[in-house]
Amino acid sequence: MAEYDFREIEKKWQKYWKEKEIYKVNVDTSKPKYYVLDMFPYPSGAGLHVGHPLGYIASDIVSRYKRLKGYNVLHPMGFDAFGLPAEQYAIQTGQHPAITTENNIKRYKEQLDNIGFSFDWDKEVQTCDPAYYKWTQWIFLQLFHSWYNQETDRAEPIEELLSRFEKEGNQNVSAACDEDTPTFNAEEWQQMDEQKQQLILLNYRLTYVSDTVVNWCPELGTVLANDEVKDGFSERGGYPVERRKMRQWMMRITAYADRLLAGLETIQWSDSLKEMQRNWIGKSFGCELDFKVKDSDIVLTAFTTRSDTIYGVTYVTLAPEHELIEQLTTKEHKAEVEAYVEIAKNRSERDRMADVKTVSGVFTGSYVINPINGEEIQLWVADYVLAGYGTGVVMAVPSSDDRDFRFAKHFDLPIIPVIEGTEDMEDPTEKKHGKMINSGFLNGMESTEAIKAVNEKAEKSGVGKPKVNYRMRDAVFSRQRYWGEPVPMYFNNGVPHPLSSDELPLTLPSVDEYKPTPTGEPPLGRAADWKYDGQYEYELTTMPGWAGSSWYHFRYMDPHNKEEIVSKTKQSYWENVDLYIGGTEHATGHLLYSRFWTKFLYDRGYVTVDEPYKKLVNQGMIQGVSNFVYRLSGENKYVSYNLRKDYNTSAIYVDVNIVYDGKLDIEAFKKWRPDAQNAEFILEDGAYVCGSEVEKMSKSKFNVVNPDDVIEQYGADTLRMYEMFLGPLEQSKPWNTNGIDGVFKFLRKLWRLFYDDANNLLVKDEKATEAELKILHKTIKKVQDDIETLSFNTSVSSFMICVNELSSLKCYKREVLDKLVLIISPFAPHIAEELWRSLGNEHSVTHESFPQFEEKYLIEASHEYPISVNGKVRAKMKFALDMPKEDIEKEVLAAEQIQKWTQGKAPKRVIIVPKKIVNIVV
Ligand code: ANZ
Repeated sequence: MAEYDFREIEKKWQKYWKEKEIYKVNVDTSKPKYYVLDMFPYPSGAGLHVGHPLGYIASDIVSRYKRLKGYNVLHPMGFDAFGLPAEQYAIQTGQHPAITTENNIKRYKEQLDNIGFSFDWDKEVQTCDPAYYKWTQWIFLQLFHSWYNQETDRAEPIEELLSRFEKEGNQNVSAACDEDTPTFNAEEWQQMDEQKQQLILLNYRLTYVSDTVVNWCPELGTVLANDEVKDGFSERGGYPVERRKMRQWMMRITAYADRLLAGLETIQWSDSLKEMQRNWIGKSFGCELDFKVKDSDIVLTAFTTRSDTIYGVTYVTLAPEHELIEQLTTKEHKAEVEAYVEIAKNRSERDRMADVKTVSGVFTGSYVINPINGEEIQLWVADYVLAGYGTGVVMAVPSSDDRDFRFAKHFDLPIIPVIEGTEDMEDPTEKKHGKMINSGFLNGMESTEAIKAVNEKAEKSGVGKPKVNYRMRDAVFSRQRYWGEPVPMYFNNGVPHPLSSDELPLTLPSVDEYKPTPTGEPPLGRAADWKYDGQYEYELTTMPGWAGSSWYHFRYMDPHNKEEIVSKTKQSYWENVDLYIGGTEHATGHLLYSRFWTKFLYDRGYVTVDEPYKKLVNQGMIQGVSNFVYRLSGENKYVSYNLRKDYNTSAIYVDVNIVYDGKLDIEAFKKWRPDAQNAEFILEDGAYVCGSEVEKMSKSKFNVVNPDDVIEQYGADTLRMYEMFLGPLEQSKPWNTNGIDGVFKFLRKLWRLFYDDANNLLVKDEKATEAELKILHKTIKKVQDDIETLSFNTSVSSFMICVNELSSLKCYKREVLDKLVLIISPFAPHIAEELWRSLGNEHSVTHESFPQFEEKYLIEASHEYPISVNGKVRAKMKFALDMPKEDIEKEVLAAEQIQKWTQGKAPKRVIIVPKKIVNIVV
């Protein structure tokens, strides 16, 4: 080929790799393993845009590199295939979501294959495939059949708990279970009927049904997650959302809170990601203090992390959901409290937590008594107190806590400073710790000491006890949706019963429509004759999107196994993921749930590792660069960007694919926007210049760039290298095609080291020179270091420098080129495979070895010294590193540009610091 014909080369090798199954991988105990995983995509109807492959390219480079380094590499890909968009489409069009999903997956696979990824497609998984979700359901059953034993600190079979109940009741059982679980002895247990026993066991099972307050959106017919609700309305559609109690399947993830925290110390994730998980789990050490209600037997328990501030408590507040509010409100305040509670209850917890501006609350008319100093204080209801955290009761300390301070100011409640130095402060909460004042027996103690003292005293007098709290809640697992895994349970008399393993998979039944039933049941309620054993109602909710992705990392090891989730041999060979690459949006969802399921599977002996992902890297987002045209208000006229100030205009998005170098292709625009057919265009310098803005890449902003188009124009190798060249992997950056030509030219230049214009092979068997070897070995070292540290962008520039230097030396030597091809092959596998064959090799470059760099070529032979005279650098001179100091001194002093400064005087001192500097003092 006279020219670098990427179209032909890329098609040819993609076909070859596929036919020869070059990337197929199996357990091979003679080699060390390496498992590189991408977060698998949801196959949306829009296909891939150039932002999606960023992480995949990086992981593919690492996979190819590790193969060259002698590792047996597992690098699979699959699809997170259950989800909302396909279901929405089904609701609108009636097309079964399975069909939509299948079509989208086909498109995705084509797009991925065009980029030349080294996936072993034989390992593919699709979460919506019954052969896959059979095992998701199976894991659900194992969770149902397990409880968490806090003595052994692991999940155990529920039968063991049962036999303990039979023998000794639950008095000595230390388990993660519901707080309201009654205590019973063996006899009491045996006297319970089957149904009662089953309901008690639900308090212990790692997955259980419970009536939970959820965000219910009647219009959408489903429960929404907290982050799908904004100010009481659904994010999608803007429909009203109510807080409603509904029966839900739950996952007892809180049982694992401490291990999820401890495990973070054993994995290589970014500090910020670990911190997000820590905050999400939110472990806090504090104490519960009892506030007796005046003239009543009721005791309100407050959770506090700052019991030292007990003398600064000037009122107590209840969450609006607190069950005793009605009882605790006096007649005079009833109407006001009821009205307040009604409004406050419907705000989501997230809104209530995020809102620091609005202060709202009501006085109940009741008083409570401070357990430490006996003072009477007011009892309020306020929505900044969350029902689901601690006890839903807060002892308010306006002098130390910001929200309490704002509240007290607003309602004119007393503020008592208890930290030395805060007495005269406008805002005493600015100083949170110090010596205690106004605090009775605590006066003079430091905060930490005072906390201990209060806790001890409270415990002794029976008004409090130490308490550890977690912010994390058990996870709601049910979705009122069609397109998800059916939950393998049925109900008899309100008691849930599991299917047995050999009845799996429980496949999705057909329904006439994908909407809830008229009576508000989930879509599965529409399935005709869908009953267990012909009579029992199945669970009608389906599993959430995160179910299938919580364990897929294991299934890739053994996707066709019909007997187990993964075979012991395969799992113990591949262990867990060595490098996981994906977006930050999964920090507390997927990444927490998959850690939880992995730990559970480990406890029950199904896998040998208790963390799924050893090292995790978040790739940045590729943002779009949107383009705009400016239409004159009320006219069919468009004005060019720099002239727009003189007119009254509105900016309109224009498809970035019809804008070249910032200038609009007017004809294409007219076609794209038929209403502009007869429009007038006010140009500048003969062209219509568009405005631009960096934004998220999205269809609605018309700034989506499709990798297929880039590949058509430049080839996959250019796309791969260019995406890496854009900047550090973890940074977000706009897609800007300015540099893509440069990368393409670089690959053409590489080609020119092998072939001349007339298609003659230039490669020679001559010995390489020292200079050529230096260039080569420097690049080998740099690329190796870069891949190990995932700094791919700097590798691309090293390749460019290397090829430039070799070109100017006209180096066509096999000794150099053959190593160059190997080190470039992870980045640009197609051209590398082609050139590797041009060098006369018969086998794929994929399974060769990464060249070793030789130190001797990396050593600098000389150093350029700054020469300073009386502390000021006056010149630079180059000397061989092995040159004796006396000789350097002689040459420096003799140099004309130095004599100018020494003025012929003999120097007082000359100091030579090897490889650093020469200092002359005159
Ligand atoms: C008195 C106090 C004084 C508090 C002070 C804080 C600072 P973390 O660390 O997140 O666990 N709190 C307790 N339950 C609450 C609820 N249901 N809703 C809102 N706030 C609640 O937070 C514990 C602190 O948050 C507790 O300690 C309590 O206020 C408040 F200078 O008690 B503190």
